[in-house]
Amino acid sequence: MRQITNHLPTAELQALDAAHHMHPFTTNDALGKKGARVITRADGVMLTDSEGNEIIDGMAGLWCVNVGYGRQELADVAARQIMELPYYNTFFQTTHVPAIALAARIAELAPGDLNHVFFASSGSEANDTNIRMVRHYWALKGQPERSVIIGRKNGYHGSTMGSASLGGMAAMHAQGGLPIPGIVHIGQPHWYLEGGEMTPEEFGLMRARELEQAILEIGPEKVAAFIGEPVQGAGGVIIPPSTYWPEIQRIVDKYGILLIADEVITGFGRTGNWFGSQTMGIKPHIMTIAKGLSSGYAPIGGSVVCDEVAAVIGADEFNHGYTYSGHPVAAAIALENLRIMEEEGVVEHVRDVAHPYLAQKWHALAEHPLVGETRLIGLMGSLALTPDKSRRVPFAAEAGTAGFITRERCFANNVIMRHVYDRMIIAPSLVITPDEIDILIARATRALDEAYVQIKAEGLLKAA
Ligand code: PXG
Repeated sequence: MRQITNHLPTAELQALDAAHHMHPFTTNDALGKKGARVITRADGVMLTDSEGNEIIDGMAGLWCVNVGYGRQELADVAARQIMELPYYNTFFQTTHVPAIALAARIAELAPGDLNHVFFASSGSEANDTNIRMVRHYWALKGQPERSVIIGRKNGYHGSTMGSASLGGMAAMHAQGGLPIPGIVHIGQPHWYLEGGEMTPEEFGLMRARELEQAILEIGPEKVAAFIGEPVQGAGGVIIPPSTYWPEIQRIVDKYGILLIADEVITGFGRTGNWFGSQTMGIKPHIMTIAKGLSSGYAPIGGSVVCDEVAAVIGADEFNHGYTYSGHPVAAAIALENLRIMEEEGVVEHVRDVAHPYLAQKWHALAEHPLVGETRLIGLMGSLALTPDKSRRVPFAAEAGTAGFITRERCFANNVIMRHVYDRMIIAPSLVITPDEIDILIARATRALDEAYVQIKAEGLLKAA
């Protein structure tokens, strides 16, 4: 067998990648011609690529490496668990210690009576579980017609048929026959681009009340649940106005529908509390978790379910589950990750050190000629690129053109920031230090400077 290792020249790795590896959310032909960046190792918040570049990771992988790269404890736990029990299922009246211990620990950390965990291997799978669970819940309560789930435009809940249907990404719905039946989308609380002349508070209320309108149009007796991310992540780190979630909570309470908080990004410290629901002051019946649960060291996710829903579901056989539900190695890694987070005070570090320090630096970027607004909650932030600092307007060029140029300048300056259309976003590891934040901001500033010059030179600095 041919050995493919880090020691092959970059061009050879890229050619093999182009020949055999299909990338997610990518035009593979174009990437194949250009060559993907090959990441070879990582430590703390720094990545190394096959050319020896040291890149500061402003995205914690894909919003997940909360405790940073290179944690020996997580490697040791994985090795131990593999030798003790690498796999066993949790289907046929069996269980194992890693699944028991992790479920119990999550129940301790989760707010209120969210005391029960149904495991999956990803956020997408967990949200598919949620669709079936909430519909089955209402069927068991004698209301099978209560099956509609309301989500939001530009929400992101995953990439499977079910989870992508819950999400409101137009580009995803355009492919593969989505959404599945029985899912309805309301507007998002994106004040900067959609708020017009309203104050953020007025706009937040208006968008939340779209939920009530939708419930009344569909018929309250047909609505099973509402799902939302406490703070939209993939949609561009859209932090809702302060009026939004309290009004959503009032409406779900009034009509007695289930509230699903998708905490895949906001869970496990990202917003400065263990869960984004705590930061937003909401009381979900179900939380979706993944990513930071294991800091990305193993694929694991799940649905954290309140006592009442678990009791109703528990009275019948729920015909649902995954081979890897509660996978012992993934569960052991997640448990150790949660131990590290607690013992090192990672959530407190976000709240008391990293957020206040980053906030100063991040909001100072609002002075930059290319930046229209800066937003930050905990360690998830975004900035709007703008063609005109005096107004909240999009670029005349196709949405995402300026964002793509800026992301390329980030790559060139060895800093990873994502772009979502023309918003730049960051979500660094939660253990990032003030010194590392300085590096992140210095490189981001250089990237913005260079992007500004290029956008101007290409005649793209025009408002729509
Ligand atoms: N819910 C939320 C809120 C997410 O952010 C998922 C569910 C799906 O999780 P899995 O583990 O199935 O991917 C996510 C995932 C991006 C990006 O570009 C974001 C995600 C995934 C891929 C890319 O920001 N979030």
